[in-house]
Amino acid sequence: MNVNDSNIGNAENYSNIGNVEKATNHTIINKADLKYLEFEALYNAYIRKHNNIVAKLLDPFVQYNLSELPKVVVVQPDMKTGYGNRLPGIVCGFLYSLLSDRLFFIDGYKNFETYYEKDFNHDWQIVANLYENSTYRYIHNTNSYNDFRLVTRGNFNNEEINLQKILYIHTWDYICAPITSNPHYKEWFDKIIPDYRVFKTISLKLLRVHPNIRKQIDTFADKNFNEYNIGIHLREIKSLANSIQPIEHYSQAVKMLLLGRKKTNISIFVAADNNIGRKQIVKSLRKEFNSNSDNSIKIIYTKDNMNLANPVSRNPGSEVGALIDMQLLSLCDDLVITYGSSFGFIAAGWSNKTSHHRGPFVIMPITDSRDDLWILDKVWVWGAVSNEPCMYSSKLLIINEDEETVEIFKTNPLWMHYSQCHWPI
Ligand SMILES: Nc1nc2c(ncn2[C@@H]2O[C@H](COP(=O)(O)OP(=O)(O)OP(=O)(O)O)[C@@H](O)[C@H]2O)c(=O)[nH]1
Ligand SMILES: [Mg+2]
Repeated sequence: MNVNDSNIGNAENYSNIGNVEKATNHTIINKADLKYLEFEALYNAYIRKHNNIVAKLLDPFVQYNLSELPKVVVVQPDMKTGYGNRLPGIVCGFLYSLLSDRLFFIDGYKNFETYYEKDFNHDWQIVANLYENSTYRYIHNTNSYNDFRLVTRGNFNNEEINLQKILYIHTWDYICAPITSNPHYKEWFDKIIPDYRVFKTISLKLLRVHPNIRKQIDTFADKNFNEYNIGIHLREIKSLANSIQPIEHYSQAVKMLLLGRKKTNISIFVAADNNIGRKQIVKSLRKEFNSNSDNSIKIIYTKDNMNLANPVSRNPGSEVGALIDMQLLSLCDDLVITYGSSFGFIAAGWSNKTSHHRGPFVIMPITDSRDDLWILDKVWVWGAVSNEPCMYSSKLLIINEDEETVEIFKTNPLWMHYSQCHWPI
């Protein structure tokens, strides 16, 4: 018996979904979301397909030969890293599964359902035993291996890839940007994700935070957010040797954003990877904006204790606290974030804000010396073109891949964005 009985949603037959509203089962259509309806239909169709096939696979009265098992994409997130490094691979893996008509699973995200709503069971462990001895291949394996030639210009349904039952994705990076340049999938993207905001489109479906956590986020936002909100993310603990991000550069960037605005109905939300840094930023903002008892700008932050060590990832703070901070950042209208930290970029990408016409502002590190102030081509702050997460492996792609692959990658209008916002590895 072959369980792979439907191929809804892959790149070849997406056009079969006719009546979008009927397919999505959704009655509320928000104008701003109209362009995502194609994806929504696809996502719902995928859930039905997944549930159907997995139910058959788990039927104790049916035995399957290895050759009959459906092909899969399995993402192996590195739980020792933070959200900025765990979530990109999950989004990319789901994209690959749609494009290649494979089932999607995540291997090893402990207690996923504590943090996110789960629309279908993608825990690899429920079916992993059936796939023992199956053929497999890594498409991405951290920095040691990335099949960028396949992703940028190959076909996931070619003979060689089709021989592999399992495609593994193990990465810290947002590695799927090059597939949006891939000529085989161009038509698919133009129809399904025409603005190429892949991370936003997928994460808002696949990674919706759990209602218990959502409630905490919404309560904080209802109480503290205003008409216009700026989010700051300070990442200090990790930094290039001898470099710092001057605290006042964050408040100066905020000052630029506020030019010409009335000072009322504004909130500045501060998140940082350490308590002292957060305190310093708040102090610097107060000095800049709340002097002379003028409290027209609200400066806000959560109380996540960054002195605690997260037992899951060994990062500062807690799993839930980080999710809350990240989601609050993503609710802001503009962001000022720290170069080289994926936390801020994932917050920017994981956002429903329609007012985000541009990406976050990025504060650059400087060498902690006066000499650095005189470097002519020094960039202190820059505005990213897009909210799509940055991608340090684009730098690797450009350096290491053959000319044709690089040329095709560069047909993506965002290629410069993808290859500048994270420091080289
Ligand atoms: N609550 C909270 N936690 C944070 C904040 N900044 C960093 N963290 C914690 O530290 C982790 C950092 O990992 P990432 O999310 O990958 O961010 P990054 O700066 O790229 O860090 P590395 O990749 O580990 O160098 C986060 O996931 C959080 O767990 C913050 O502003 N608030
Ligand atoms: Mg990171």
